[in-house]
Amino acid sequence: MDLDAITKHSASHAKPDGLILQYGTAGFRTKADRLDHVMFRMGLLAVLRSKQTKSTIGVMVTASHNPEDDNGVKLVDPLGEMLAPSWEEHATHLANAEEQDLARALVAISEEAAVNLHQDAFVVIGRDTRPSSEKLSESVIDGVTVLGGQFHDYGLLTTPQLHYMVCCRNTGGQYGEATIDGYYHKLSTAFVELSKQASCSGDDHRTLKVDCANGIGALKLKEMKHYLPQGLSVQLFNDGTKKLNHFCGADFVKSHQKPPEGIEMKANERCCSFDGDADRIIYYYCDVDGHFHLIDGDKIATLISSFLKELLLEIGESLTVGVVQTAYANGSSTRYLEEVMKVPVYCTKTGVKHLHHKAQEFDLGVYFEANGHGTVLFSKAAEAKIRQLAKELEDKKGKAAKMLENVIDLFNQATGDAISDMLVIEAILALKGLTIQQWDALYTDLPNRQLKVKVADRQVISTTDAERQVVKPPGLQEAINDLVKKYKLSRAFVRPSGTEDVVRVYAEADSQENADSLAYEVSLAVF
Ligand code: NG1
Ligand code: ZN
Repeated sequence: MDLDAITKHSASHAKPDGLILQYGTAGFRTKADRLDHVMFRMGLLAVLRSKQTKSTIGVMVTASHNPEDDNGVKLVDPLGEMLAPSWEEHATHLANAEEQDLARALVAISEEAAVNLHQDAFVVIGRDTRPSSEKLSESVIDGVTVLGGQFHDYGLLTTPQLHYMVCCRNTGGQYGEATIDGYYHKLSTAFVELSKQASCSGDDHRTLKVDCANGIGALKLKEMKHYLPQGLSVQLFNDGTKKLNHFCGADFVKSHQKPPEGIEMKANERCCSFDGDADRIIYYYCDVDGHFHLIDGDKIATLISSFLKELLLEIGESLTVGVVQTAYANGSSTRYLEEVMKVPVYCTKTGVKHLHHKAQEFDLGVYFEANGHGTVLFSKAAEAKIRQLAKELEDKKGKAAKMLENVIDLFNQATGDAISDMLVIEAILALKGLTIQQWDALYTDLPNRQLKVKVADRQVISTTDAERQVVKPPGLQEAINDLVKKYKLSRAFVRPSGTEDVVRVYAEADSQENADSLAYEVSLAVF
């Protein structure tokens, strides 16, 4: 390591004095103008991680659903998964080292993680459409090159596309070709093959309106449209001409429980929203009375897992299907999955890495956060079995096995992916001849409310039991329990956010009014 060169370059990416940032659930996130030093340093860290794992590492510049003036950065590990927890700590140390301590911090990390500095390093970089993203990604590249790393800059990509590229590059092309064309080709081929099995075609429920949050999803979906069959007509709204995530996008729709601005919705039309980096998707429609119906990640998980179970039943294979949720999953969804569908359901802490990890325990692991971030993981053994059955079986069984094989290829198994999930959902609806209203009618969500509470220090709250119970400060859980007892079908919990400086409050109850007032009362107890 040429420590002098690093110190010299770092001076042009100087850290603002006293600024302390944390590598949170989705990497670093804050106002874009405070992030230049973090980008340079994450370029350095990506090189060390690449040397240590002898693999290509990804760096994504995005702040997802957060406002346009924000930005962020996260590292992607070799198989396309989130950065390992011990390296999140290294990231935090490196980002917070004062200028004069930077070289020492780098040496300390390479020693602690036993990095072979003579090993080659390769880093791939992607960025979203924020005005600040291009310059910030150049700072990442500066960090990579000063440590002698090689790189490929993919430029504009959705977050899940970058995860896909990393996975392809580290699996010798087995997962797919590590190009944007390779991504579109893999997904569209699987979608076309799967859709061929649908008996109904050409009717009105093959039109889908997509709110792209004025983000990267618009750009990439426009490119992908050329690869899609004519049977599916995708109409884009909020296509990037207005402000990113402003009154639109999956996060807006889910948290406000109302349609985004900038989309023309007619009664009963099927619509969906992506978030700012296209790793989340939410469906919805308005009925003839003008009532808004939200179909969130929980209902997406239900549709997908019931489809997977039906295929497995048809094939006659007893592979295990598990569903992973967080505490934010609507109580009705958990009940429906467990009691009606008889699928085992597990609850993990918030943050995709926790869900992803748990989902790896099953042959087919379905995971979704209520906010629409999720995918399905197939174990290596299950995948091999399904591919073999698709070759061997005939008639109805063979058809089901082939469909399942296409489903494997259509999911982005590296991470939740709005484009890939959208195609899976569209294929399932067409195959089953389901309207969005019939899908919605699987179960009725319990009315719920989420609130944010600003406190002096959100870390004074600590939780256990997958964030459903407070351990500290003393007395808070008892207070929540007493409030919950006042309402029917009620549940509530609080937890410090991993991405914003707030405490989040969630409540559900038998009516919207009761859910609102329970959430409000719990938020008062937090102060
Ligand atoms: P935090 O801020 O820790 O609640 C939010 C979302 C997560 C996840 C991350 C990363 C909620 C309640 N929380 O985390 O599900 O998506 O952002 O983007 O939606
Ligand atoms: Zn996102």
